[in-house]
Amino acid sequence: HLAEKDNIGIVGLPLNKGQPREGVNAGPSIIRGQGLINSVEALGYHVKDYGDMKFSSLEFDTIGSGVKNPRTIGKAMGEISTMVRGVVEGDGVCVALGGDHSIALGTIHGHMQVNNNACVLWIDAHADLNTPKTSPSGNFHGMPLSFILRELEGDVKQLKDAYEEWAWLKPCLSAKDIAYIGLRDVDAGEQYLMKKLGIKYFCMYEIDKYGISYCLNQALKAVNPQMDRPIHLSYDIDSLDPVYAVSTGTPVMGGLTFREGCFIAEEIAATNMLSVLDMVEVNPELTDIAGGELTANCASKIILSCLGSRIV
Ligand code: 4U7
Ligand code: MN
Ligand code: MN
Ligand code: MN
Repeated sequence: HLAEKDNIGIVGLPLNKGQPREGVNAGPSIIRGQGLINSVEALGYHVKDYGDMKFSSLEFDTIGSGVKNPRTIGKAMGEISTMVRGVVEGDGVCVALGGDHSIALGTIHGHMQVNNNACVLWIDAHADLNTPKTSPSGNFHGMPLSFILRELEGDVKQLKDAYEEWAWLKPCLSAKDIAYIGLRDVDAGEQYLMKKLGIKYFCMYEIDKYGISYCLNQALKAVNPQMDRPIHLSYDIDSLDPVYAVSTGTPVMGGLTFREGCFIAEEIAATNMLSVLDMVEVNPELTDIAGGELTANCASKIILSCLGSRIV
């Protein structure tokens, strides 16, 4: 894949309906504003920029079955899945710029339609595994994984059956095919589900104890032992400590250093198996201009590292 150094498709997914704050929809433009496209081209790729998708807000869509904006999100996810499927088919590698982390439901679903043996690495302070019933907030960006995991099909059925915008969705990922890195704020219902489903996780505790290199290695070994499966890297910028990712909707102290965040990306690039990258939750409107730029700069550098950018 990446070893071929040819095509990359980049698409902006300025969705903000999975959480309550304005501004995360400006993520794609502020990340692009770091000079991203030129820098990716300078690495030797041919870049196809698909621009930013536009999502419509459906009427009469406040809250239903425990989820805020259920119809708007269901429709957007179907559109994102179709888009990402096309990008992966056409360009081989897709970089998706969020937007809130809801978008990962659509990007993973679209990715799996092309590479049905892909595995997922989820880099995040949060587990994003709530079901509509366990969610303390009703915010969909804390739930995307429950909608694609086969083991949780029954837990999300009520919402899917209630709205025709969700009719397209079939779960496409098994719990054994995902690993978490960076967790430090996991809800009680999520903890229960993680243990019940046996999902592999490396919280900040494990990273402090064993180091990021060992943890990432074990995570990859769990989901991709032969290193022959395409990798879907879903990267929530709030995995980084808030001193770096200051401008994000749900910051949690005690996170990854900037270097640990880059190291994950550098190691993923070295696998040559990266197929889809989500970079999500950059919200430049939550702090001053410098805070937004710092956060977007972290995101941009991590994306470049994922694509093989090296210090020397
Ligand atoms: B993000 C939360 F309750 N778990 O479900 C929830 F703490 O994509 C937060 O990782 C979710 O940023 C954070 O609302 C979603 C909360
Ligand atoms: Mn290839
Ligand atoms: Mn997240
Ligand atoms: Mn998060």
